[in-house]
Amino acid sequence: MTAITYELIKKDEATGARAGILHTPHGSFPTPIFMPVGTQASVKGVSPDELKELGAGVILSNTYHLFLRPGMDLVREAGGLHRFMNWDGAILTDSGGFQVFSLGDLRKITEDGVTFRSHIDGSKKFLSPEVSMEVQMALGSDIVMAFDECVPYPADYEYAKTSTERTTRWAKRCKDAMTSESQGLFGIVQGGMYKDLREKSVADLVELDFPGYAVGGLSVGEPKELMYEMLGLTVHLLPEDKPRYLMGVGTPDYLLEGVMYGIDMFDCVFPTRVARNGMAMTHEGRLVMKNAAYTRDFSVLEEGCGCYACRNGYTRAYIRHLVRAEEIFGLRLLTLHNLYFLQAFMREMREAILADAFSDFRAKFLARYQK
Ligand code: PRF
Ligand code: ZN
Repeated sequence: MTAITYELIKKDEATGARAGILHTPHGSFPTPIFMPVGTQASVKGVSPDELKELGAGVILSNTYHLFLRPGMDLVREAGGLHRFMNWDGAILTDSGGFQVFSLGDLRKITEDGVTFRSHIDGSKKFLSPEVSMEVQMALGSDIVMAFDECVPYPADYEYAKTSTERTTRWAKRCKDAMTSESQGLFGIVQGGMYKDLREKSVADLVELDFPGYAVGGLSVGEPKELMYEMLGLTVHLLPEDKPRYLMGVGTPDYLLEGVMYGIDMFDCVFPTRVARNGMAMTHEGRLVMKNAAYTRDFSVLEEGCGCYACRNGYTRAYIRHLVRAEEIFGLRLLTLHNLYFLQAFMREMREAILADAFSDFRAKFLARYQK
């Protein structure tokens, strides 16, 4: 038995969209699912009770950040990440690969791993497949991600090939280093924007047999059409009986397309980040709360929304005032609303899949949604 199993409930034959259930040591969750991001062991501004209440079952946290601060020994001493942050739902931790590679010139890659300077105090640090697994075991996350390099965009063929082959070798090393039976390790597909490299990456990872697979290296600045092309050809090769996770994607239009291609899991800082920039997500698109149009708008953020803010009648006019006055509560209300919105949106998609109405749902959503 592996710690993580996926139950396929229904596949929409017309599109490939799937409804399923993801079983983890910290609960079972309906998929497709969106995971709020709690980079530093906290989803910014939101308590675990509030996360539960708005429907989140699994959250994402980051090896890179927790490794640098407060460090794995402290989290281990606290009894693991669940206890440390008082969250009893599931946790997925990203491996640190993506964050380290975002550091640009501050890092050096070798076959062994990556040497980099901490963004906090400038001290020299080292991450590798083995170190990443050690940290993620100390954290005790339910889903552990393999240590990969996200091929940047654009990248020439030779770079993408060398990097992707190394990521595959690293995946094998992660598998060997992961000795916890209560955690499930996911492989991450790379390959840049090259069809043959993506195909090879999938084939090699599937050979290693992970309990789940992530599609990495997408939504890194490439044109939308190219992303969908790469996503389509990658997902198509992944085993049907394992969960698929599209990393770092979370705007409603991308979630809709990701689900259509057969993705089950997503994460993104988008809903929480735009909330802190004073924006509300709705089925019509984003509302910029500072706009004068909302000065005397005494309606809620979105009619029919069940979030804390809308359910309790907080008005656009009030939230606009809070945002302009830089009151923390305004950003909190927007964060709670946006996270609820995405949980509800995933639920709507799942229900449409179960009712054989996904294509119809998609057409209706796109007709209404303004980017
Ligand atoms: N690899 C890892 N984390 C990620 C990505 C990746 O490729 C992406 C790319 N969109 C987001 N987060 N490990
Ligand atoms: Zn709301």
